[in-house]
Amino acid sequence: MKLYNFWRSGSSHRARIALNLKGLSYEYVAVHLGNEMHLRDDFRALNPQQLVPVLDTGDAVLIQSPAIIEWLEEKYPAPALLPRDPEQRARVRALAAIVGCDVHPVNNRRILEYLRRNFSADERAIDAWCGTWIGAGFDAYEALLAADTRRGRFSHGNAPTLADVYLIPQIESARRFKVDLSRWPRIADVEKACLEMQAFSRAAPAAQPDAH
Ligand SMILES: N[C@@H](CCC(=O)N[C@@H](CS)C(=O)NCC(=O)O)C(=O)O
Repeated sequence: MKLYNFWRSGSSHRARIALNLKGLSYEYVAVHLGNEMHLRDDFRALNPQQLVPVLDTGDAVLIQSPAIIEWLEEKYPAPALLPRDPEQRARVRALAAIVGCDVHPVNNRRILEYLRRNFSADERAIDAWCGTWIGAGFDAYEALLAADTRRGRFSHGNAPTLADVYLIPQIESARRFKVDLSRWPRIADVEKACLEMQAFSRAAPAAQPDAH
């Protein structure tokens, strides 16, 4: 399998964690977003949306990290990223969706470029924008962790789930935008538990071959 991705991209980071948790090896194909490699014709031919990650499975070219991760879960069910119980599955999916649907999309590179170009946003304004939406998402995430009477070491229970696959990259991104993470102690505990696992530490942006 080939993963077209970028070291600092949060949605690429998710795909790397999921591949690692499933114990799968893959070829790392770097797509430099800073150099706008994703806007070239050859990449558009791979993904008309011109976003990373893209997973070439050998049989199909998959786009969109949620679809890639669901494909991994269906094709390689063990270890499972979702609990068996439908209500618990819904909870894990909701935690992941806080990040994937409501936080990450508004902080994406193209959105920030638009704010810089069309609204003259400087880097302080960009940090404030990202901090606002990350803060709103993390407040809710933290409250859900606090309300979980059966809380384990991870976002849901004592093994990593889809929720952690989404949360950890968003924490990386929060640091990049200078968000004060001390507001969310339970999230910090989850990060600590995740980073003790190689599947997470090997997927970290700084550990990637194109990191600089
Ligand atoms: N919903 C998509 C989002 C993909 C996405 O936004 N990728 C970002 C990097 S995290 C990207 O390629 N951005 C390029 C740009 O904004 O120009 C997914 O989860 O795969």
